[in-house]
Parts: sequence; structure tokens; C-alpha cells
Amino acid sequence: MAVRVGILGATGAVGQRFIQLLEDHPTFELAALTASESSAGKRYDEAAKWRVNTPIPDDVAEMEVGRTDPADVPDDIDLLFSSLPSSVAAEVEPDFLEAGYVVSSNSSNDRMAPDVPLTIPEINPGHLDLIEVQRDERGWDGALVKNPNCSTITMVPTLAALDQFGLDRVHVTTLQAVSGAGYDGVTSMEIIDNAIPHIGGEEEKMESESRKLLGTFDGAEVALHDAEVNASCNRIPTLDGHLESVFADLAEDASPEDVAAAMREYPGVDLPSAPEKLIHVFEDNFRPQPRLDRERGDGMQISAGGIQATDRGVKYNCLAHNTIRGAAGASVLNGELLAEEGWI
Ligand code: 2RA
Repeated sequence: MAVRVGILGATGAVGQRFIQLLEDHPTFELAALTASESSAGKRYDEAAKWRVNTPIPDDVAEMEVGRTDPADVPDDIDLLFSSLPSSVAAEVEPDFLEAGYVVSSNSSNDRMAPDVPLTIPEINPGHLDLIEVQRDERGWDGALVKNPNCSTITMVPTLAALDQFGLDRVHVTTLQAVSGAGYDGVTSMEIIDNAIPHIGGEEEKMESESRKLLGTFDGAEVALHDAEVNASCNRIPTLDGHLESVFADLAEDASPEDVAAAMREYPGVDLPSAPEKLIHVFEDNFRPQPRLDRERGDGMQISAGGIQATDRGVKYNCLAHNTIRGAAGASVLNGELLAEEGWI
């Protein structure tokens, strides 16, 4: 039977990606859309400045946009995807959780809350059991699951593959696409012939979220992984696709060939939106590149390449589509995991 889903924040860059990814989904049926007060009451195609590279599905174009309030969302919705600005999400997500909705959220608030699962299905699916803790402690009838920041999702699968060699310390420099800054960034492309260093809040997110994702969960809490993670995050004039250069210090000897094999063999999951193989490793050291490689696996596969030995481990590049694998696709995959594991 179809799972009826809704989108909170349906008109923004990530909200539009949700609509694209949910078209013809094998399990999810899109049945509710919300946005800000200025869009409420309008047809979706009148409320949204559609910028995704496929047309608005006809049935979605005609849907009425509701206010982002539980009173405007039908009771028979089983799952809500959230792509609200984090300041708005921090205020309204608890209202939906108290009202009994299950929320798979891309918004950055509460990602590091000790009782909130921060999940990538291929990396730490067991962390979903934190839902029991949040229900006990917060009294919610619903449940909240977060996916990490796009820059974190790009790197963490590769680190998970390296953890068998004793992941000790990580330095990463990101080259992040403008779509990560929302659609205003895409239309203006004001940073042509430029790059912006130290972009807002990204470095802290990568440093903390990576350690939570790789951390051990004992049924009550997550112990953060003890690897040190240092990030330098930069915006460059690419439309979509975050490219990252990672330097990973390892406790054990591992050749570039060992590391490539570990990444290639890292297991995927059997969920509708998951790529068959989580990580594609290029032989060609000039790949991955954003424009050439961001659509691999319908935008859900991580790419890596240029793996070379250093004095303390390895260095390599990795890439993911930031608004698909790094945002809407990540939340949809978490929704599929919630359905698969019987939380909805
Ligand atoms: C970015 N913060 O800057 C966005 C993605 N979450 O790319």
C-alpha cells in the first residue's frame, strides 16, 4: 500500500528536488505541500519559481499549497519531508512531532541533538533506534530523523570505507556548488571569476556530523568517533556537485589499491532510491569532476578518485550531487529506511 507523504517547504531549491524525486516513486504518494504564508492558498505552479531540470508533474502543479502548520496537513499523511530554513524548522518541526507525524528532515537544526538520529542508510541505519529514546524523553508520538549536510554526505561514505584501517585524523577542503546556497545563488552566479572561503557554518557541520555518523550507538546514546576532523569549506562557481579533497591519516598501513578496493566493496542498501554501488572509484586521476560525474546513479552515487599515498595514510578526491544525494535524495532515502524498518 502506498505511503502518503508531504513536503514542508515545498517551493525552495530542496523542496523542488523532493517533488522531482517523488514523481513515480514506487512506495511514496505525494499528498501535501506546505510553504510560507505568502504561498499558502496558491496552486503549486503559481507559488513556486520552478528551476529543476524536469517539468513540474501535472498533478503537483495543481495542488494547493498549505501553511506550514499541522492544522493544514491531513491526518492520514504517514511521513513528512522537511526542507525548511533551519530557523523555521527549529520552531515548527516540534509541532508536527507532537501532533504525531514522522519527519525526515534535511534542515540543519537538531542534527547533533543526542536523541535525534543523524542517518545515512548505508552508514549507520541502526541509529534509527534513537527514535525510542526521543519518544521516551520528549513524549512525541511522531519521530524525527535528520540527514547530514551535503558536504558531510559527500565525504563520510569514503571515511566509513577507510575505518577498517584505523581512521585517525582527517583534513578536508571542499569546493561547493552554488546551488548549496539556494536558488538565488544559482541565478546570480555572482562568484564567477571568484571563490568564497570559509562559507557559513559548513566547517563546523562537517567536523561534528562526520563523527556522529561514524560513532557507535549502544542503544541509548551515540559515542562520537574519536577521529579528529578538520574542514575548510569554500564556494566555487559550479552549478551542482560538491568536490572535496580529503587527507586521511590511518593507524594501519593501507596502499592506494587497498583503499580503492575498500571503497569499491563498501556495501550498498536495498532501498528504492539507493544506488546499486555506494561509491564509484575512478582509475583516471582527473575524475571525479562535478559536471561530468554528479548524475551518477541518478545523482545518488558518491564518486572518488585520485587516491595517493601520503606519509600518514592517503589523500583523494570525492564528489556527490549536493541537492540530490546531499539533500532531498538523502531525506527520501531515510524515509525509505523508516518505511522498510516499520517506523511508519
Ligand atoms: C551549502 N549549506 O552551503 C549548503 C548545503 N547544505 O552547500
